[in-house]
Order: sequence, then structure tokens, then C-alpha cells
Amino acid sequence: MTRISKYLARHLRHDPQRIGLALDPGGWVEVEELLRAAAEHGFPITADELREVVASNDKRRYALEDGRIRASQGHSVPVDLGLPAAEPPEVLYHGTVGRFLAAIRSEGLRAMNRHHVHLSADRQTATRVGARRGAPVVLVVAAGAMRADGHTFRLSANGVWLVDHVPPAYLRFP
Ligand code: HQG
Repeated sequence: MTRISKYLARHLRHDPQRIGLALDPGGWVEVEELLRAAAEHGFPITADELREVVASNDKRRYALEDGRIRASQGHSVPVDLGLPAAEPPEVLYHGTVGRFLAAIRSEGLRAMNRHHVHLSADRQTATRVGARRGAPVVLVVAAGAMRADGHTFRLSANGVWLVDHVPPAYLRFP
């Protein structure tokens, strides 16, 4: 399941062309097309396996709708997820690692290779996100204050808060 999920992330978020896929502007692709492309490129997946991966995925990374599938967030290829602006809670969290802190203190949080900065609703999730890269450091984001100052927040289908940039003034460091 993890192998399939990683394969989906690679081709639905970052590199669809690698297997000859084209995502529509919203990031969707026909399930049949995806399965055919994967099989043709040496990674056969059955429709049942795909459904199972989508349903059991720990972070609900993929959405299935009307015979189409897309990643709910995390793209590096240009897509417009069409997410409406949403009211964030007063604080959100961002998990990172010590080696990025100097840059983050001076530039704030930047989207880097993705479309948005990803923020978590709880400290525990942010800790896990940071731990992917080393000893996690959790920053507290004054989301309510940012919203009040005109920054737009969006909430992905799987509960990740997305914002273009977090200026350093809204960050609290441990
Ligand atoms: C850091 C996973 C230097 C930032 C996770 C992070 C998440 C800066 C890294 C989702 C910086 C970017 C996203 C600055 C931010 N200077 N470094 N100014 N601003 N950074 O992977 O948030 O499993 O693009 O702290 O669970 O780690 O893929 O972002 O360490 O939800 O579904 O630059 O990816 O979800 O890394 O993770 P990423 P992220 P999936």
C-alpha cells in the first residue's frame, strides 16, 4: 500500500509526464487512464488496490470522484485545487528542523517546491511532519492574526491548512 501511495504521489503531484499522464487544471485524471499508464510503465495496479489505497491512506492524500482521482494537496506541478478560503483557528503549527531555522527567522515560511506553506491544526501532526527530516522543531503560527491582516487560508480535503507565505512576525519559535 505504501509503495502504491508513493507511486501515486510522484505521478499525481510531481511528475505526471513521466508516465505520459496529463492532469486537468484541477489536478484530476481518469482512474482508467492512470491504471493504464501505470501498467504500461511497469507498475500494474488493480482498480481494487487503488480504491484500497485511497480509503486506507493514513493522511487521506487522494480523492476519488466520478471515476477520477487527484492528490488533495502537496503538488509541485501547477494545479488549481479550487479550494475556497477558510477561517483558520487562532493558532496553527508547522513542523520543521533546526537547520532551516535561521532562514525561516529571516524570510518566514516559504512554499519552497510546493504551491503553499503547509500548516497543521495540531502540534502532534506538525511534530510528525518535522520528524521526516530529523529532530522535529514545531513553530507556532499566529493564524488568526494573519487572517485579520488579510492573508488567505485554505483547508485541503485532508485537513492540511495552506497559505502562500508566513512572514516571520507571525511565527513563535521554541
Ligand atoms: C522548510 C507531507 C528554509 C519547511 C507533510 C520544510 C506535509 C524553509 C521544507 C507536507 C523555509 C519544505 C508538506 C525557508 C520553509 N527557508 N527552509 N524560508 N520555509 N522551509 O516537504 O511542510 O506525506 O515542501 O519547514 O506531512 O515539510 O507528502 O513541506 O521543512 O503535510 O502528504 O522547507 O508534506 O505530506 O518541505 O511538508 P516540504 P513540509 P505528504
